[in-house]
Amino acid sequence: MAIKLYGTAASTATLRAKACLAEKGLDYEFVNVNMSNKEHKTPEFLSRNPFGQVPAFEDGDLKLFESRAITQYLAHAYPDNGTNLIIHDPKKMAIVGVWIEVESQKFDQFGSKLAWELAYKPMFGLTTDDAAVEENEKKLEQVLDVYESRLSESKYLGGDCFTLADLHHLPVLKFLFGTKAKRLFDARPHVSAWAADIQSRPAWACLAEKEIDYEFVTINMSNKEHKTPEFLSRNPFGQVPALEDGDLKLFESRAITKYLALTYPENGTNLMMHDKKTMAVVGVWIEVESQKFELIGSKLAWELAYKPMFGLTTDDAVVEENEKKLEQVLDVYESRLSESKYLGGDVFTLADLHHLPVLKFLFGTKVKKLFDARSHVSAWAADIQSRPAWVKATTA
Ligand SMILES: N[C@@H](CCC(=O)N[C@@H](CS)C(=O)NCC(=O)O)C(=O)O
Repeated sequence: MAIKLYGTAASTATLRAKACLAEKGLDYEFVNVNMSNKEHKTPEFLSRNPFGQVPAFEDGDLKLFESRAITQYLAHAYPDNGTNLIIHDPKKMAIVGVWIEVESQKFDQFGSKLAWELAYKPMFGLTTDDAAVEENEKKLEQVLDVYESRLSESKYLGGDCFTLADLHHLPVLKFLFGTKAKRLFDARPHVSAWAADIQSRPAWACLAEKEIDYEFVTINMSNKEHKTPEFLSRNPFGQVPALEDGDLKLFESRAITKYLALTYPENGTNLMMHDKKTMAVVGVWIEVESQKFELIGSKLAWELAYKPMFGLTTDDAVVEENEKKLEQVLDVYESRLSESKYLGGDVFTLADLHHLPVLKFLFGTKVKKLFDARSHVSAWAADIQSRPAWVKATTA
């Protein structure tokens, strides 16, 4: 692959380059730089970025560093790919240039310091410096006052359309929005609408939920590759999926999702709850999916979706029996979802995520009517199936 990005998932500067690659819809290889091992200070990495900082970038024989120089290159070099992030009219582009500088010279100065104090330090077990927070919040407020006025005149910072000037803000916004600094944005209606708008762009929302890079290895089940000694050493039951993360080997999909959610808390969407009692409630609905919904839903998916695909005959008696059972489960869901937006509580968690694969198959069959007949279940199913990361995973 010609384009390579070197960095780490938790780095805002790396994320800036990733956001641009996602908007441009460009394929690239992500090379993880292990900063805890000081890999960014090795001679090999210093030859890519003499300041020993991530990200570094390669496109064929071109080597770059500085995230904003990388995004400018991508926007100019790939004008026909994905979103156009620059404006061809020189005067209009000069205005975009002003706001590109404002982000870099003003917003980032204070925003990054606040992200460090309020988001990164707690993650690394370090103590937040309250005086630094207070000082930088005041400075950020002054910047946001200027943004509020600018965004009351034009939808985006650079003008009428989304450009690099907006995109460059995304990584720091992402971290600040998980902290009390979010209130500074919420207090300014135009800034708040703009921040919501740019953070909900599909390319960004999708990137934010699948920030863990991985290699997908296809197992050819029609060749019985899942029953070979090699695969059985990964999963002794001879079933997909199996996961490897360094020297750790796992199987059972729900054990894999729990591991990913716990081990990569700062990547993408938080799929767990930190409070033990709230997480215990999520645990109830994780079990309900596994012990009730999946047992019945999978049988229906097999009879109504998989069997026709393989030219096998659907057993109508099994369908009828399992439809009745599923209705009982969905009645419980209807009541639960009339109290809380998601099964585990107010936010999307693993309890909801685990339903997605079976839902996907059932929604292509007559069983969809059982969901449609229950207003809260139907809204929940539509909501979770429209999450950008899921849409991308199932259409890629
Ligand atoms: N202006 C640079 C900033 C790069 C930067 O600060 N990278 C941080 C991670 S977000 C880093 O590598 N820090 C390690 C260090 O400075 O030793 C850019 O936008 O690329």
